[in-house]
Amino acid sequence: MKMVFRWFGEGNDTVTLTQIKQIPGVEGIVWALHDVPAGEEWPMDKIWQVKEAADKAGLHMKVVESVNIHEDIKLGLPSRDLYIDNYKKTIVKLAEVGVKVICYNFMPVFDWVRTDLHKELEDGSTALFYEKEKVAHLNLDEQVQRINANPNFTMPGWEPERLARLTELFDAYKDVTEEQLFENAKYFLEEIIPFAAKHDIRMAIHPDDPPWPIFGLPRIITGQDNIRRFLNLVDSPYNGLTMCSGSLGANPANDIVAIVNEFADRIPFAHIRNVRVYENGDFIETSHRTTDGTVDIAGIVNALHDNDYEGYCRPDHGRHIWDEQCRPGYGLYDRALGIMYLWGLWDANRRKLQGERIGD
Ligand code: DNO
Repeated sequence: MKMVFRWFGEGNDTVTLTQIKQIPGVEGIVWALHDVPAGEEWPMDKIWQVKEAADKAGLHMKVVESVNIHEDIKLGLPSRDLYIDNYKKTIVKLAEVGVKVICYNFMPVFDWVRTDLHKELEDGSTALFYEKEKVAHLNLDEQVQRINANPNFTMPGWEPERLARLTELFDAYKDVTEEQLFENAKYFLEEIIPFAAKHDIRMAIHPDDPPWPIFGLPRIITGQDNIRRFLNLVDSPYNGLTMCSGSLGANPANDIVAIVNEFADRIPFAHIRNVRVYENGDFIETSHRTTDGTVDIAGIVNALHDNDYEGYCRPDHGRHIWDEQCRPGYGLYDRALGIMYLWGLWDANRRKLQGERIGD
């Protein structure tokens, strides 16, 4: 298991590269050019800037999260070929600086969705929270009207650039079923996977978060059967999965240990975090510790170890603790604690199963 840490870039993150370097066992950053709109080719000079900063800090930059997919690709519009072409051009450039994994998602319109970014937990810390009923009953037309009337309107977790095209996008997705979305994913994968393979970059699809359709939009990376179907669309080691325990774990029906065991050799990247799912379907993000949430984090790390996992792994959203002011979910402290928990589980496995002395 190779430990990496998400970094949003100079001026865009409260966490510094020096701090990241001091977390035990972290060897690289997970990065992206967050100001390049989806569908555009990434400029080489900006890629080099990140490379220089990472080199200077003694960290590698082999994992990118994300090169986002333009909506026209997900919609299957004729213009998708142009955006697929740009995606390939970006792949060539990323290969040039040694990138090995690209994490991306195939969620229509929205990425992750929450209803509260600072919900208080029992211990006074705060964390990201999702209220199922609230999202189910959100009147989208009303929301779109409010958004259009107020350019500064925002919803937790919704990126402003995605909001700008909401009405148009909802309209465009009216006829896109789950089947159609799979078809459009296939078209994308058939173009991209052989190309990525040629450049030795493993593509790693991120599960939908939450893993069910929202706002009437289809979502397909929701559980074990759909992941199998997606990976079989193009059956190649370069068509991989970002195993995100928190996204999949929001649906307690997902057996994540089984997912790790079935797809182990197709998981180049793992996001490990815990969530606590309530009976009404709401969920809140907790510390990484197994007993604090509903996800079997210890079981997942054991399964990764049993499968001789050699891919990259990062802690994921943490709570906001010790008065830290940070990007929601992306503070230093709780994610660093998460890493130490993951290492603890991993090292205990090594010692138990292989009789290795820790440190060898
Ligand atoms: C949330 C992240 C996601 C993830 C994308 C991958 O914090 O896990 O935004 O980066 O879905 O494309």
